[in-house]
Amino acid sequence: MRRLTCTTLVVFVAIVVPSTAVRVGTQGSRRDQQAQASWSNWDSLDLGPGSDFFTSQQQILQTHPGKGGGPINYKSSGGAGGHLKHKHLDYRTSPTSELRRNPSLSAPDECARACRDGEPPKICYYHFTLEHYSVLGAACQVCTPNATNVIWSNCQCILADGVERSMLAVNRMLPGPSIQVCEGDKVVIDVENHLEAQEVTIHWHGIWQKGSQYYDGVPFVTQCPIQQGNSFRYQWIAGNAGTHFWHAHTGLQKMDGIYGSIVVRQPPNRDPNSHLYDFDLTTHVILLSDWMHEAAAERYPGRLAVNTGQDPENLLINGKGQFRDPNTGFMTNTPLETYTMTPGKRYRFRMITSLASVCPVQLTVQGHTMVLIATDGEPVHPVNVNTIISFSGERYDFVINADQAVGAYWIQVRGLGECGIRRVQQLAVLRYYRGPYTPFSQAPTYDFGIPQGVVLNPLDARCNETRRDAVCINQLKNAREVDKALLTEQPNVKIFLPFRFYLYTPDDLFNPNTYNRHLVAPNGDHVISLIDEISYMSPPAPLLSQYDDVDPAQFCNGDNRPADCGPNCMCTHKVDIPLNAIVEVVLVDEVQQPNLSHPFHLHGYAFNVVGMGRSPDQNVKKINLKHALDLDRRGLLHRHFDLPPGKDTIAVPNNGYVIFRFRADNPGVWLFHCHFLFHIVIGMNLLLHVGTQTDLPPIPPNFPTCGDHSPRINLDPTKL
Ligand SMILES: [Cu+2]
Repeated sequence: MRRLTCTTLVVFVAIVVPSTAVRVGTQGSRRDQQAQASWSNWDSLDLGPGSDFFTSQQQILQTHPGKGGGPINYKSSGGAGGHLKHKHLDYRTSPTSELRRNPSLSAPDECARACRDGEPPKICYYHFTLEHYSVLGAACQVCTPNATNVIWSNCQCILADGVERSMLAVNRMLPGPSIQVCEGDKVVIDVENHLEAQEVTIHWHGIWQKGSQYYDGVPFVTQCPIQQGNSFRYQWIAGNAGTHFWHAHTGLQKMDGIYGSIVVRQPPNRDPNSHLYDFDLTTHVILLSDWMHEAAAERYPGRLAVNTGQDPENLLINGKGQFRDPNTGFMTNTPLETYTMTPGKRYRFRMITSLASVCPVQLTVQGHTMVLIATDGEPVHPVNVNTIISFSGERYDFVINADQAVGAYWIQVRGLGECGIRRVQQLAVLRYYRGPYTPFSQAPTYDFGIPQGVVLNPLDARCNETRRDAVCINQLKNAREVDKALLTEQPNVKIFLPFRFYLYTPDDLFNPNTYNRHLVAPNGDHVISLIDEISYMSPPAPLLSQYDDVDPAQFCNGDNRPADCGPNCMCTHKVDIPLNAIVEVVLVDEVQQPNLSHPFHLHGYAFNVVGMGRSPDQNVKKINLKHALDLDRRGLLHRHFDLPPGKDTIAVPNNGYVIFRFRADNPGVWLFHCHFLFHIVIGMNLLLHVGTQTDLPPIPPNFPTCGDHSPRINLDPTKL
């Protein structure tokens, strides 16, 4: 019998923080927390060992009424078909009013369930309230957050790593609420923006949005940003299962706390690896994030003297962690994330790299092998590894067998690349029922860590040879069948995309009456990002819903550069792709910075990785577009077509290349970009425009519009 149980973790919190920069919540927890909502009595949630999750359903025939893929029926969606009058939001009731009003909606806890064959889909409702908030605020005198609250929290205290700061929060949680649903469910999220003077959009990273293109959450591409004081209702069908996440796609807000996990489960017989695990718990999400001790905007464009660069001070695991002050050596005593296993059982873990900075991270579990079973929601043939290296935007699912001595073991997450300078790391605990809460062994440090063993995704990019010490992404095997035409036919569209930085001299950049955007890199360089020699500029209105409002002169691509665009060419980089074309993309790293590999994320799709590595030509020290084209002509850009793995985010090895293919069967305007936050804001993006406007579902009723306002000036000075 399989069960989905929710571990009941008891964490005894005593926050003892010696540093003056850190405030201490000493009031202890108060039992009489105010009930936040009549419908959400989360404490009574029956997910304990006796609950009936994941019971035998294999004998029932698989049917998925209403499973994803088709366009959303906008007319039937909660009265949105009529013309709605705007009304101001009511802080006190809005988070719960829709659920109370509409009995067809399911609450988050009802949706976080084991998925069974033939069960009708649910409509899962979430309400996100976004606001400026504080770590270690007075809420921490009222209660202490409980480790099991991943879907919702009754406690508004955010501890993070025990260092007080202002932040941006969704429902006063860090991470924000986890969306956990079954494949085929419809997900409705009301996003209520109370961020003073900030606009926002939320992107559902990994959700393909087939039929719900308008809800992909990319500002000025799929929607207008949500203004402060406004709300926006996202609606999509969870059409593709897997481990995904959501995050703000506007500015730098993601790094200040606007992110959370998405888990789309499926009935066991639809997961080729379901026989490898006994439990898939709501609590066994490992969401990794990087964390500063100030707002990310403090580092943008960047400083020259104090706190230079954009590297984080710390890493968090499910929003938790401890911080050692490098100046005083003092360590905060905030609780670490804890995962509990029953001896002899096998557990699925869902790791999400929700990082914003340029650092890759590596995760290692003491004394346990990880059986990798999926990446970015796409199942792979199981592979045993001991360390997973991952980049911003990637997800890795793995199974851990609780076959060691009952006890507690360290989970270590180390920041690599630039994060090696500050030696940032974070720990969590993997424990067995009835075992201790803290490992007996000394906590691993950055320099004396848990042995690496076999590494998934090695940074050295030696990916075209068999090796015992590492597995590259292109060496994983897809556990599903791959579209044969993708592997046998010549692609209809082949795109080489070199990317690099453009360096300004101060004289150029600070030329009077010019205001070029720029980022001040840790070494003091002033740069913008270029893909195919173009730095992406947002159009002034969203292309999906207001295509005709955008001046075609705004668009450009490698073959159509505006005249006199210059070396810092800025325009809306858009590559047009016919619907259903087979597309091959070759990314070439011309940044040439050792320690820096850029992870590229494609919206709307998963692609198949058919090649990655560095130049096979030993005489070539630095790869560039010309060399990559030359290698390709000579048949030396290695591709392999034996079950190439599916991904939606892939790191291009520095001084190397990545090749992937996909069938452009999802019409829309899809952002394709480096997932480093500070590279997005300086233009490391482009748009893939698949199909035409006529291929799209109708624009949802009352969809907000936006744009410039520049009417002609009346030359009569007495008249407006
Ligand atoms: Cu980048």
